[in-house]
Amino acid sequence: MHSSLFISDLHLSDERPATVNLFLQFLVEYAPASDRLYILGDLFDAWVGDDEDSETAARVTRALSAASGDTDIYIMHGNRDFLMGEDFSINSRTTLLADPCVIQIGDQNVLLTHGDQLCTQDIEYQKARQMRTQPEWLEAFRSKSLAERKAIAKMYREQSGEAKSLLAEDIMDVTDSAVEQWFDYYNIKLMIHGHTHRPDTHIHHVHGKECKRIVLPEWHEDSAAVLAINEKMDTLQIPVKAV
Ligand SMILES: [Mn+2]
Repeated sequence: MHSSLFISDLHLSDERPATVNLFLQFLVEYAPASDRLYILGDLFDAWVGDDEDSETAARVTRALSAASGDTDIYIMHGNRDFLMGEDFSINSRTTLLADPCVIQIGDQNVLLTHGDQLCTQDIEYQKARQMRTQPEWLEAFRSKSLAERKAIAKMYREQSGEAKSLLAEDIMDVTDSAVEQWFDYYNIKLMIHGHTHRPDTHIHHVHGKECKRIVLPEWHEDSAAVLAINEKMDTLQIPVKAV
């Protein structure tokens, strides 16, 4: 049995009902066999506040809450759904994680991150990210109506070109030096992230230490994959197929 599951970049929305259904199927069929499920960002394609009124928001929140009876579910913000807050966390019976955060599996520390902070060559994006983490910006944004917030989010995505498409070539990759800095600073040998839609396993050599970076795949309407890790640190990619 695998004790921890990791997924990211589902980009769930009313426009992708098949992917939403695949996730709900995953929560029923795959998640209960594991102790912990980690969702490392961009669960939703957009989330402008906990008053989100989409059908997808309601269905997914309910399904998470139901699944959390069997599995502890941890959710990290992505660059699309960074406004998930305490109400969402309570309603979905999930725990929000800071980005980055270090967890322990067996006797090893593992760093989890969405991954966008490591794309340091995307200067414009990092500036925008910096802005939206300021309390003043958040307060001003939250004070707007739901319709206004949705319109601003849509406009921002169109203007910035930020993940206009979900294709890897339209998303900047991480910078190796930033990755290596984090391996060093957090003193870890395993890092798991998503965001770039470039699923792979990379080996980095940091001051003579061999470090592994696992990049999670994005979800599609008929297929996805979940990374499973047990207490012995065996890793396994399990395909998730639509029935
Ligand atoms: Mn992302």
